[in-house]
Amino acid sequence: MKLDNAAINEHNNALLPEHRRQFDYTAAGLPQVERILQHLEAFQVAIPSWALGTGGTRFGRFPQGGEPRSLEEKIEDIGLLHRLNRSSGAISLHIPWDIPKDAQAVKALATEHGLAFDAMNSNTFQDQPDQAHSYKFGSLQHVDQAVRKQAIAHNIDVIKHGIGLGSKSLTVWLSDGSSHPGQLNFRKAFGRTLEGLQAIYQALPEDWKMFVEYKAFEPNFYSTTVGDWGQSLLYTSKLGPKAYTLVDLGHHLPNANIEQIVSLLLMEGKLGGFHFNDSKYGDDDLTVGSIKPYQLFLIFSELVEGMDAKGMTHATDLGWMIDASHNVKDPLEDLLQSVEAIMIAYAQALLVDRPALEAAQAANDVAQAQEILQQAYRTDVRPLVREARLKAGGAANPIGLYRSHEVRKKLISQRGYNNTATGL
Ligand SMILES: [Mn+2]
Repeated sequence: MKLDNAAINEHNNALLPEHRRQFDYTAAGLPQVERILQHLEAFQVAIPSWALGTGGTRFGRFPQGGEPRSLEEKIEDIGLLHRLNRSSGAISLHIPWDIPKDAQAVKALATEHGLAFDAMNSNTFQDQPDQAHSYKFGSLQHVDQAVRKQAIAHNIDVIKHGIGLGSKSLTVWLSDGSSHPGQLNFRKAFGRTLEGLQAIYQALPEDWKMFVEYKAFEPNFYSTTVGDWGQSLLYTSKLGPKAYTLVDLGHHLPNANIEQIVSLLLMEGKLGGFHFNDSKYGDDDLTVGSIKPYQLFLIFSELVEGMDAKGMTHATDLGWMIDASHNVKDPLEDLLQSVEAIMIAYAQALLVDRPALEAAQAANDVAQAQEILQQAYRTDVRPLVREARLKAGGAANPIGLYRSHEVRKKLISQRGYNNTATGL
C-alpha cells in the first residue's frame, strides 16, 4: 500500500512546532550541523527480503497477518518503510526465497518506490525440494565434489539474478562446519571451501564485491568453517581485491569487541559491510540498538573515524544491511525502529570531537577520552535524525504515522491473515 504526500504533510504539520523547538535547542550547541544533516540524509540501510514477515523460533511462529505474498509485495512494504523514513532505500534479496520471475519488471517496481538492490544472498544452508544433493554435511566444504559443484553453481546463478536487477554484490554465508569432534578435517575443509569460493569469485563481474560472512556457531555446534573474522579475512585475502569480510553483529562469541574488529578490517581495506541486529545471548536477531546501544555507537564511532582516515564515502563505500527476525512485534514497526537506531548511532558518531579525542589519547588522558565519547553518546540526536528525515520528505514520527494510518489492518484486509512470507 502507498502513503500519499497529503497524509504525510498532515501528520508532519501537527508535529512541526514541537520538532522545531527541539531541533533548534540541539542544533544551537553543535558546530557543523549542516554537514551532519547531509550525511544523515545520504545514509541508506538495506532491508532484507526475509524480514518482512513474522519470524519464529524452532518452538513456534506466531504470525500477525498481512504478510507479503510475493516479491512484489515485499518491495511494496520496503517502499512504504522508505516513504516513512527516507532511509530504507534498498533491498537485499535472498535466492531462492525471492527469485525474480521478470527482472525488468521487478527492477522497475523497485525504482518506482525509490529502491536499489543491495547485496544478493545465496543459500546453501537448506535443501530445496528440487535439489539433487543434500547440504546436510556442508556445501563448499563437502567431501563430495558433486555437492560442492552444486553449491558453486547456485552462487553463480545468484550472481546472474543480481546482474539483472542492478545489484553489485554477493553475500556468502555458509552454515558449513561440524557438530562433533572428529567429524571434519579442519584444514581440508578450509581448502575445499577456499576452492569453492575461488570458483564463485571467478564468476563475479568486474564491478562487483563478494562478502564472506562469518558466524561462530549454529547450526553447527562444534566448529564453523567460516567461524570468525580471522577466518573470513584469511579467505578474502586469498581470494583477491573484490572479496571482503562482512560483519553480522550477532555472529560473535559473547563479549567480543566488535568495534575493534571493525577498526582493523577497515584498516586492512577488507571490511565489506554489515548485517545489523542486536542480541543478548547468541544470534538473537533482535531489533538493532535494543539491547546494546552503546556498543552500536562505539562501532559507528570506529566506522566514521576509520572511513574518514581513508577518505571513504560513508553512505556508499560499505554495504549497510539489516539482518533480523521479528518474532513478537509487527515486522514493519520493528524495521522502522532498527533503521532509527542505526541513524541515531551514526549521528552520535558524527558528533565525536575527533581532534580532542586524538589529543586525549596522545596525552594518555583516559578520563577525558571517555568524557569525549560519552558527550557524543549522551547527546539526544533524535531531533537531528528527524530533521534529516523531514528534509528528505519523510514522516516526523514514522511509527506514529504507520499506526494512525492503521497500515497493518489494511494489509491484513488486502492480503489476508494466514499467508506466510517466503523463507519463514
Ligand atoms: Mn547475517
